[in-house]
Amino acid sequence: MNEQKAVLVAGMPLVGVVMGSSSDWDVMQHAVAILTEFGVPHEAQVISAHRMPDQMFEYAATAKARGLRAIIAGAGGAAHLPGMLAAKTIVPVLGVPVPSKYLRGEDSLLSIVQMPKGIPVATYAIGEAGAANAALSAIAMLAMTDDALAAKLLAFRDKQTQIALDMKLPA
Ligand code: RP5
Repeated sequence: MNEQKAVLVAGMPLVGVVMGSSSDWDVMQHAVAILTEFGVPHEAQVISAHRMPDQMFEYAATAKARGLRAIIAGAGGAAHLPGMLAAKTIVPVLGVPVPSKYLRGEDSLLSIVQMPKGIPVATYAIGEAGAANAALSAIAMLAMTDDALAAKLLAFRDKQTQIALDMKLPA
């Protein structure tokens, strides 16, 4: 617990956000925005499974030792990035299907969600909602051992409840 707090104070990344291309940023920025809002130390970068496989392996192989507690990985099309990262680390991988040009992200979704038994990738909704929710899941995981973060997450939920309670339909 003390060690974890020291890491938080030091600002070393607890969550890694990676994506297959800078073109995924429009979607993946929503994960980064949530992590920033909650004050969770994180890092974000492009790691392409098929264009930079050596760097991808290195990222996954060193993730745990670097202190990462979750990796949010977004990719589009034949979206093998989350699965390949998961193959090389036991740090939980949260996969975000990025909308693709021709199949609107259904290809990305199926590529990420249909992991063979034994190597899990937690898979989220296609696009912005998936990116934001992956970040919220990472925060929920960290909040299990961080009371201050848990309080922030509960306040975030309360705010959404209030917004729904305040909703009015047209007369
Ligand atoms: C995937 O190919 C990326 O995740 C991206 O969604 C898709 C297209 O990449 P770019 O051609 O835009 O670089 O690797």
